[in-house]
Amino acid sequence: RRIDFIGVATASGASVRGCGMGPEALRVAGMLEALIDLELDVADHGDLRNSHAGLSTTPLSWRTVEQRKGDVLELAQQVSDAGLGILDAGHFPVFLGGDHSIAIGTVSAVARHCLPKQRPVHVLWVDAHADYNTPETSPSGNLHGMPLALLCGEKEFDASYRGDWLGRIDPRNVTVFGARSVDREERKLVQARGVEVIDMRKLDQLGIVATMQHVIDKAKADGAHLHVSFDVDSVDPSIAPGGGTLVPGGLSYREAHLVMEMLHDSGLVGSLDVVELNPFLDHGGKTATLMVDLVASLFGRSIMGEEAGPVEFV
Ligand code: DIR
Ligand code: MN
Ligand code: MN
Ligand code: MN
Repeated sequence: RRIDFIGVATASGASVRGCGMGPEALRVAGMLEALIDLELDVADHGDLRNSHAGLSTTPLSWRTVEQRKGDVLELAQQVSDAGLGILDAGHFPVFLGGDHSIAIGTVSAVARHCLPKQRPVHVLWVDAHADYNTPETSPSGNLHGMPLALLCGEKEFDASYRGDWLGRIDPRNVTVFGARSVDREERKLVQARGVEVIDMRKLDQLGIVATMQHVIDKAKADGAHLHVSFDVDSVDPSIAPGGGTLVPGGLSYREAHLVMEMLHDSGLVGSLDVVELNPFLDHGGKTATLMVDLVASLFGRSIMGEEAGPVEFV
């Protein structure tokens, strides 16, 4: 099965600029080479970006909230269409962000791909944040804090956020994993909708193996396509400094790898986002390099190089 990379070079959903450079930094860190080294078949579709065509007299940093919303939705439509094409061709899309608002498009692509087959979509959202704000609850107004709420059909998003290109997922099929910063109103919404939140406290107590096995069992029981949306800020800032909204107390190096290794062994993952990498803050590519190794683990790199196959957990 071919793995198709597609970059989405944008920071319009974020408050801090720089993650528009994310796709290129991940390539420079050796993302494609790492998978070629595993003898996998890979392809690169290059980057999608907002055109900002014509003569502009205002720098991007001065773009208004309204303009940034336009950027995000224009790109979401492009990502949704491109992602759908990759999935319908039978390939495995890996979306390189870009801020997390790109997941509006990536998850839409997956939902549209699975709809005719009536295949449920499960989403594993690995993130320090829940990204379930609405325009009403958001303290920041930044769209990278809202993608899940829009995808789950929250009513506070008016018609200007929607189109044929927008997919729909069931909040009860979403697991937020690694959270440690959830806004007050956002917390209420997440609980009311039945999103499963495996926060850092739960992870400290139960560990990766039990919690991930639970996520995998749920998806398997449902015969689901599992989409993984990996925000680099899920990992502890001490080893992943390249993000604009860092929160202490994140996943350790081995915890993050074990998540990916268990996902690989499950055989259920059908699409992946790597988002929020800000190369400008990344201490010479520390986080980009970590992400390359984590993605390699998801695609079967293992310490002893043993053959793929489910591991028995007793
Ligand atoms: C915050 C931060 N919850 C917001 N969200 C971030 O702006 O809605 N998500 N940084 O990745
Ligand atoms: Mn498919
Ligand atoms: Mn996020
Ligand atoms: Mn985050």
